[in-house]
Amino acid sequence: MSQDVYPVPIEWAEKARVDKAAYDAMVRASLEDADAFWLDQARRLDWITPPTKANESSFAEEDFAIRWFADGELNVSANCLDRHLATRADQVAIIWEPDDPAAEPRRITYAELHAEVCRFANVLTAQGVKKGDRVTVYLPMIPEAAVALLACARIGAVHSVVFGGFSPEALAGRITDCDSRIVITADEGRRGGKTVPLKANVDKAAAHTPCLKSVIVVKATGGAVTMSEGRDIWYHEAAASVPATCDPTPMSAEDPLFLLYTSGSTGKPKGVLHTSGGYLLWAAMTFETVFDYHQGQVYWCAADIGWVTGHSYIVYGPLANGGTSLMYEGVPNWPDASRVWQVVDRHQVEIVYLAPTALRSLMKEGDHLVTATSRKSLKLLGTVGEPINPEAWRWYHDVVGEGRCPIVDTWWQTETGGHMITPLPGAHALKPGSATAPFFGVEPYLLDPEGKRLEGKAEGNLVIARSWPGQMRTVWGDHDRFFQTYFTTYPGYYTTGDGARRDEDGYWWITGRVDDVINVSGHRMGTAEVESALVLHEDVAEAAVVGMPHDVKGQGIYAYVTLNAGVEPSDALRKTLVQWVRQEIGPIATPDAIQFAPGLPKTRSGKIMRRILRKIAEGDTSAAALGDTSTLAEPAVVEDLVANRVG
Ligand code: 6R9
Repeated sequence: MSQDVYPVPIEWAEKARVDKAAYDAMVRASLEDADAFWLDQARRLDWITPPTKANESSFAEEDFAIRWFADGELNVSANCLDRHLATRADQVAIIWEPDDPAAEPRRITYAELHAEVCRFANVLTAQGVKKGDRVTVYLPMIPEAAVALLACARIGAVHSVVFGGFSPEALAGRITDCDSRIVITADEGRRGGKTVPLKANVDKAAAHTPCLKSVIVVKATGGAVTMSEGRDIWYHEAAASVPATCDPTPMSAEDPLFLLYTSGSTGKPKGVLHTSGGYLLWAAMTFETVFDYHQGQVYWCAADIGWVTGHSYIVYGPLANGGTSLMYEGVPNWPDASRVWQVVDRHQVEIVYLAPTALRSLMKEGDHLVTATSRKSLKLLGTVGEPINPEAWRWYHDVVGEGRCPIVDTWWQTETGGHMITPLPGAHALKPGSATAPFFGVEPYLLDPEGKRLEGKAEGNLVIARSWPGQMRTVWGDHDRFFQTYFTTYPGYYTTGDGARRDEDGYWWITGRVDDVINVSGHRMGTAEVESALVLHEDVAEAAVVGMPHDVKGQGIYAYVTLNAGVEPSDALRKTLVQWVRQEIGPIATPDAIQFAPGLPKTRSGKIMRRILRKIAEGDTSAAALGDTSTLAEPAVVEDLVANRVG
């Protein structure tokens, strides 16, 4: 374990919103007098009817429910826009940095954003969208993406953003699952100098989505698209004839705000549902506290809006605080690996929030690309999405931040709505690679496989013992799956699916997933999802997918494939299968290695022994690593797998 400790810089201890004493006091209050603490915190939001109750949740089967602030009423878009108009109408809400460094950035003030959101909301209403309807959003990283989300929130529609890198097949599955009648898309997206045919993808998806009735198309690149009469409309045309005002719809705190599909251990991605009051409070509070955000600071989260990080920390958290959120259309290493730092200089970014995979890919291109830029504006650095290796952490700290910026390594999940375990920059000395300490109201434990709580220095399964306002409320259309997935492994706890350890100083270290989810470039991928895609191919009899270590991506995808009788393995078939998976799910699911296997190691009861497959993919093929193979139905299978390992 790394023993480096980076103390809280003096100016941070003195000036930050939360110092160590305040952190300790607030943690205590949040756990010992939780309802009073949360009703007090709820005053961060503008309520139409302030809540009188805080937590009414239970993780127990007999009265299972996640409920917060249930008698409160508010509108999320009004909290992100209207309430700022009196004091900061002309302040920039969104800075948009286009993919092409030569193109002009856009600066959108709160007044302008408010007007645009109202227009978009009116267009949605004109299309027949009503409170509670699901609206699928399949957009590139353009300001209209934030506008579309807030427009849904304004009229009480439930947005379901699908990452622009997902294939038409994946998009169709998500449209159908939530019975979405409308999709918001763009002609094309732009990323790293390439175009993404979003509208064409929607057209392909539409062939499998009878529920889909209308498509709103934002003109982003001006590329040619086919418009289908009676189904497709241009946003700019529809927006020209609607007013720039729209009253926000009053919503119960527990009315749904959005759905976001995420991967789990089973083949089918699940629609994680978040509601209005608790989610917004969690996003707003963690944003302000963890990033120590102060008015006027330019903040940049480089995630895509297609992931939860983009929801909570590009749109809802920053805007609920009246902040200035930079939105970047492109990728970190285009045109070259200094782009991120050039953008920092160009817009005088003070807080930057990146994924470790991006840092590793920039780090390997050399320090000169960083040191050629100023970065004097930077004050705080953040990471999210996967464990950060201490080497990348130190590079971020020493080279990017020149040793003067604390790093907040924020552990959380789509399901948690916002940060759960993270340092606070004014309160915690930092250890490279440690997510550090629970946020207010978060009560984590480490459990052994039998469910016994581990005390002190220990490693085990990370669970949370009580609800917090940002917790997901259900899996869309399958409340039982929600309960089964998260609350039955260890009854009485929310099971995160991650492993963690606590060191002798009480610091938390996330060790990675303990289920069949792998983390590729900070993106969650269910191994079962990739397996389902592979077995759809006519030549594939069976497939087993595991993670393998990858220098830049963190984890890569390693697939063992058994072919149908009579089909010969070949490099051409390997390429075909890689292409096949990209087409079924999207480029983020591209297998890094495919090993043709005459058989897979199975127990006599037919269960695939993934532990062995993981070890082989990791290249650890010693007898000690593979363990006892005598219980296998056909022990010889393992020898063949070891001999023909790819990579
Ligand atoms: C926000 C987000 C969640 C999974 C989570 C864990 C991993 C996220 C991390 C981290 C170590 C961190 N993860 N942040 N692991 N340190 N700071 O990424 O949500 O896409 O749902 O992924 O990502 O394994 O369980 P999501």
